Amino acid sequence: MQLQKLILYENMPEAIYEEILTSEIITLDVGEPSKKNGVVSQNSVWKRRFLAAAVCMGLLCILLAGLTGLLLKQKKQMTSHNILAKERDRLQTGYNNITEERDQLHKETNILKQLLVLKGCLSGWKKFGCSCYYISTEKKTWNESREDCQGRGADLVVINSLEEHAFIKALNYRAWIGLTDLEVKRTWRWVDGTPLTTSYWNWMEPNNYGGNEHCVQLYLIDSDPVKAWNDAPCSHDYQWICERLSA
Ligand SMILES: [Ca+2]
Ligand SMILES: [Ca+2]
Repeated sequence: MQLQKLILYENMPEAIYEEILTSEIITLDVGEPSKKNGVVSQNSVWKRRFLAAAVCMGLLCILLAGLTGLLLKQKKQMTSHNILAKERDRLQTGYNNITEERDQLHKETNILKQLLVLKGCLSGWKKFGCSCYYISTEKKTWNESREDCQGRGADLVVINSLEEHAFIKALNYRAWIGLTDLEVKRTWRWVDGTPLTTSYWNWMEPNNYGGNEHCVQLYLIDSDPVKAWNDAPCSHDYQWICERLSA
């Protein structure tokens, strides 16, 4: 086809050939395919860029939504934490108030007890001289008996005079008194630390029967008006007598 076209062009007059050539050039300029493809390719690039930008925007929106949700969740947790903190503070304040009221009640109770002591002896206690005496209804060992007295603000009775001894003896109980040789064997000592100077042992006492009698009890088996003491095993259970100053 191109060869035939060239032969045809050789036989044409020069003016017609130039016209055809001009026409071919115009045709070539108008229908240039490479330029057309370049426009299509540029459009595709823009489309891809737009698509990428849209995807990025979408991802940013998702990320923003996630961050917003996280912030809302943190805010909710902070709110819950603040509510709990306020409740804790309220409970702490209530506890402090109750503690203050309890301490105040203790003080008032102690004042009332002191007033009772000033007026005499507590209910259930017997008064003699400057002391009040409590006689138990239960039976316990010597050590347990002493602990009970100490819990009552007293101690096992210490007999300081013949008059006090007569008063105790007249109570007519088989009961522990505050005399022992637990610290130094055969050295009798009162619970207030004073040594025994005047004693009121029964006949043949203290005999340390069985080698295990280290605590003293009232034991009214003797017709003697004064004698009334017996050493006995501290682990045995007897009633006991407490003594505390009345005022
Ligand atoms: Ca006494
Ligand atoms: Ca004895």
